[in-house]
Amino acid sequence: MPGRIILAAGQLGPIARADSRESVVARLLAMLTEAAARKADFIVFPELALTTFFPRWHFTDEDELDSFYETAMPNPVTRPLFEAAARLGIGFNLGFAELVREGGRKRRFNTSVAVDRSGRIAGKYRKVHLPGHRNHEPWRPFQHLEKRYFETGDLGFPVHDVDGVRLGMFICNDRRWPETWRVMGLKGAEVICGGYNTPLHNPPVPQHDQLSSFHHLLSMQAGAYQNGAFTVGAGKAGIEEGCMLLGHSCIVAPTGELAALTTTLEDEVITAVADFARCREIRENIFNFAEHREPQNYGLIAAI
Ligand code: CDT
Repeated sequence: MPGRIILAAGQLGPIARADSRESVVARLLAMLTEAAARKADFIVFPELALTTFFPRWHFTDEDELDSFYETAMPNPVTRPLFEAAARLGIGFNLGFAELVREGGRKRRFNTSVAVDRSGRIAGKYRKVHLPGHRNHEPWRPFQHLEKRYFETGDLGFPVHDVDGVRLGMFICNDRRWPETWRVMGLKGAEVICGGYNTPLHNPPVPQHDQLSSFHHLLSMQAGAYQNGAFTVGAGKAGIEEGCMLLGHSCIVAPTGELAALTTTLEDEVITAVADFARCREIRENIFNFAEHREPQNYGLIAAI
């Protein structure tokens, strides 16, 4: 187990609906290469990183909807990323829309994989907390149809060994829920990471728009501190198809302190050292689960 590694976040600027996956993979490759040049060991990419954030539209044509999903990972378009990871010795987290055929039906998930420095998939996660709505709501300036286009993830919140690091993943809305972090914290995660697409405008509660960055950083910093883990969030940022998306991709230390923050709304790489002694510092002294948790009082949290 390494004592310290260098973590990176690779924020993406907007992806237009007409952009090809090949062009997006070229941008991801450029960031992976830059992170490796900065001696990073692992880079986190955004949620649904290969296409525009398609749940903002209501599709009636199933073939058109299907065109946003991957049926294999890696596949011919994404394989260069996996090969570059192996060549440069850097792992990555990649979010994508996953379509699987099971029992004669299509199943759709909002998925991410953790790839190790040999280019092998070491872990997979399917988004649990799906925000938005199920049916077309024409009053909105743009849709948020994740509940229509994805099933609730069926893998729980796994924590994987990725090159000797205990690593768990969240996807976007998951980061707002303390349960997400705590389950992975209880499994001993040292790094909890994921991507997001967060519109600055939330039509049902526009009074929260000005709080978008605050709520994001509050969640990322609380998740880190309360579980003694490094957290990394990588966003898709800037004006994408007329919709402004939050930047502020970040790396947070287990003390809750911001270790790195993007300052643009474009493709941008940030890095920070992750010294795992800082995880132990919190877990042995403040959130010592074995010593101080009182789960007999927490039953309601997991009750249905
Ligand atoms: N992609 C994603 O999960 N976005 C949500 C938007 C919430 S408003 C419907 C988020 O939590 O950032």
